[in-house]
Amino acid sequence: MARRYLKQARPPAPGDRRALEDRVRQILDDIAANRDDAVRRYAREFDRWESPEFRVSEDQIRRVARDLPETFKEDFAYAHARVTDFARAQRDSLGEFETEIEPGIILGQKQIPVGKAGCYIPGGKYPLISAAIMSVATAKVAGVGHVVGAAPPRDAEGIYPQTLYALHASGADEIYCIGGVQALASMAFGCIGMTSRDMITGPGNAFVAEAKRQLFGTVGIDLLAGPTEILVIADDSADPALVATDLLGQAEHGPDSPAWLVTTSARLGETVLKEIALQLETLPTAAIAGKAWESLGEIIVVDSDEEAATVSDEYAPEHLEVQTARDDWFLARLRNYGSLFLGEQSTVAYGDKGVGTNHTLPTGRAARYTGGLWVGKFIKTVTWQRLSDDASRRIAPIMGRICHEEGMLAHEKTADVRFARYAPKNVQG
Ligand code: HSO
Ligand code: ZN
Repeated sequence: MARRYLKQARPPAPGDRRALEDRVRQILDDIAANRDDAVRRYAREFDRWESPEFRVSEDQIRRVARDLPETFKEDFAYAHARVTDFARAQRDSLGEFETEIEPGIILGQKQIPVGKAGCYIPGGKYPLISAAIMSVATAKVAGVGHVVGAAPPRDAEGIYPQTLYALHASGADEIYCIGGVQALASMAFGCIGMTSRDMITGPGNAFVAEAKRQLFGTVGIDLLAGPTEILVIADDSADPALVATDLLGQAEHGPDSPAWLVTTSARLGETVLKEIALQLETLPTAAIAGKAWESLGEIIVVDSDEEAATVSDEYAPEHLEVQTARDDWFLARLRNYGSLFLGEQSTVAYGDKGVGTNHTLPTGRAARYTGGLWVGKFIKTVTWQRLSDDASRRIAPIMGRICHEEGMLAHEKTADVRFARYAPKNVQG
């Protein structure tokens, strides 16, 4: 089981988590107590938003839609159709059933959509237009009753026009121009005209992720997204230039975005290393991608496909590309990843922008225990039961004895009274 690093990550010392947690807690407590006044203060302080209005009007939406180029709208419509088609297929795979588990005991499962969702779309370096489709359109397909979309102002005019269009065209029922912790808090507590949400979703920076973590319980969340990651498994058959391009493709997200190559071919590893240096010379976003690669990039040489899969499962990457002569073997073997891209024809950017699979995915090894956002996260799988008189009397003593063992005597009584109530009647005649 040999692993050799052609390049190993040298991550910076972790930041002060406690300071971040405390600051977010202060803001959330302030908003919970002082509501709209506090939200306005933070919107002014963090986003320089001076307007008393946060809700985006129909008029603004119409104006933005009118001014955007047709090609953008067509591209958007394509991505929206793919994501909603796939989400519909996933929704149709969710089961409702009832079964008579023994005579007179009928148990069932139902799928009930969340009532009110809030979908947050971050601003930051890149306006993630596609994030609106991933959250809002998926919630809509799930059957969520009411969806609020929120994004920070780009400038005094409000939300980045393409993001506003995407929120609206994905089906958001109301849209608010508000960012960061104050946006998540408004959705959870019901401030600035929103009614409180049952669930909040969407990516964001460390503050947004921490706000979601602290609000979990008050509301549901999708997942806690950290910096985006890519791992590529490649063998001798892969094209090193393409592998390098794909690694840098995600490193562009930020200097904290890791990109890992796991390969059975030292020769391929060496070539990819050179290719990355070469491509960074001309990549327009090299300042970010180069920094990410420099500190977090890794190339690991292993001596078998099995070992490649083992390493990959340990890393549990958000995005996993497989470019090998045995892609199907890897599909069957791999256990931990957010989304898998098989073969050189597919690439993470397709998933990011709208081939159909969702781009909100587990990071930081969370793929060991969860998949990403999907239509099922907006749907509650719930259960029900119904019993005949006979069945109720039959199981009452069993359930009652377990209650008794636990000392739960009020529970026991609920079984005992049924035992008595459903005693067989004396049949006259
Ligand atoms: N890779 C990001 C999503 C994204 N990237 C959207 C570009 N656009 C997290 O999965
Ligand atoms: Zn991406």
